[in-house]
Amino acid sequence: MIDTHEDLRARLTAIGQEHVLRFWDELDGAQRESLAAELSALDLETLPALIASVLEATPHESGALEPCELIELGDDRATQARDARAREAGAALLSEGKVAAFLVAGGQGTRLGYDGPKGRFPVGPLTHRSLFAYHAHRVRATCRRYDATLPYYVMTSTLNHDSSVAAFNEAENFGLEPDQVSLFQQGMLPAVDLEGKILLADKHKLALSPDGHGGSFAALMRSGALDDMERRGIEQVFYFQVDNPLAPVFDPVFLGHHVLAGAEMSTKVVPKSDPHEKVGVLGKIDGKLGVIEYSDLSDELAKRTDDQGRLVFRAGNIAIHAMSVPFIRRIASGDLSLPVHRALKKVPHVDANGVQVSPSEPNAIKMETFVFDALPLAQTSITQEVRREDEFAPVKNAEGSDSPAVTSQMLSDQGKRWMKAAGLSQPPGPVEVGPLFALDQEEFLATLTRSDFGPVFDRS
Ligand code: UD2
Repeated sequence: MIDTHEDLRARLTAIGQEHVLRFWDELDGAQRESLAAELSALDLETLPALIASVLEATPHESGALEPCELIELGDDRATQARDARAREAGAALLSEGKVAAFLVAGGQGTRLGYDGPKGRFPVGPLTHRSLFAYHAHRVRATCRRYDATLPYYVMTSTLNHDSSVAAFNEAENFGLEPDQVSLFQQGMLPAVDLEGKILLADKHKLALSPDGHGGSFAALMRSGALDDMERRGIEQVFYFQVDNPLAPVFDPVFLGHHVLAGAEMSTKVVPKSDPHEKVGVLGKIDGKLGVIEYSDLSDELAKRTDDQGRLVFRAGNIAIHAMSVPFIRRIASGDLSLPVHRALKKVPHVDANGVQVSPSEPNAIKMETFVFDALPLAQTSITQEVRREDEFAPVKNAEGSDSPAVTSQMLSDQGKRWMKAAGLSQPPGPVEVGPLFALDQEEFLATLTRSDFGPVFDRS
């Protein structure tokens, strides 16, 4: 329901934001409707508190920081037996159809400078398979392996929803059943100026941006996805990000460790490649598990090593989580709330005279919540250490680290390791293994026939 203009004006006046209707008399019918719709989608009643909480750059509380307990990597028998037990528990859950995959893909992807939803970005070293295709093929391959129909939810934002839906439609859902897949949008929050006034991107448009991946909880509930999960008997959700084509969607070992521990929210980490790698670090902050963003970790703590020479704070967050459905419900219904983070940014806008301004200095605050801020709210969690080369190759930057070139190389290297294990000779150029051919080395070895010798290994 769209508020009438006078009602909207009264509600905006009550919170000191009526200036956003400053150009109302100049707008045509469609523009008025669009502005009113944007405003109605905001929770105007809670907005003042949210804005007040980000206006001041409060110095970051550096509570007592300790490393967290890890389910560590290892090749010894005890570790293998431990992981085999977990695999069995995870596999049982998957065979019973009790897990959903949840992809977050609502971000702006500004650093990559790609014109389109990031999910369309081609990363396959030889086939140029897209990020969306990698993830969807893993979902399909897992359903096939466990003979189950596992639902797949994808969170987008107004920035890329239509183009993401189009990508799924064009690819006929990448072979997934239509009722297995749902795409829905996350919430948006307005950028405010340094006095806390909402900025207008245009005379009839607010300067909006996605509310962060912490918006997942509310979006899952608002979209009906959470109800849908409960109807289907889903108990656990496997959360991952669009930028990482190595994300082992539905990994049974991780899911198994999570459920065997009775955990509400769990995380995968990789040992940081160097003290200053730009990933958050899992640790205990005043005794509670959480993520310390790389920008908040002091140089001394980032570099601190233990008696084996390993970084003490090495548990790099790769943004893969398992979450129980009741936990998501608890956070989404507002019983537990996430803190709002501020980011000082240059935000183009129209000024009070209706003139378009492109600031050269940061002029605005954007507000975001982060999914990992739910970790301290979970009663039990596990943190599992995994191998970077098998699980984490994100595409974030156009060049250098975390760039498409590195991702493509890592995908190819994984294929070459599996070829080596199979005793196949490796070509000098890249190789590519599609998830429908094999999800892991064991499956690669089992699937391989005499006519499969690469460099592309694929099945439909
Ligand atoms: C994130 C983590 C960092 C580390 C790293 C691993 C934050 C703040 N930092 O860094 O600690 O774990 O990832 O890769 O998260 N997204 C949405 N909606 C939004 C914002 C983001 O869906 O409103 C999605 C986005 O599409 C992407 C993912 O979340 O899939 C990560 O977002 P990012 O690229 O902003 O996070 P990044 O790389 O700064």
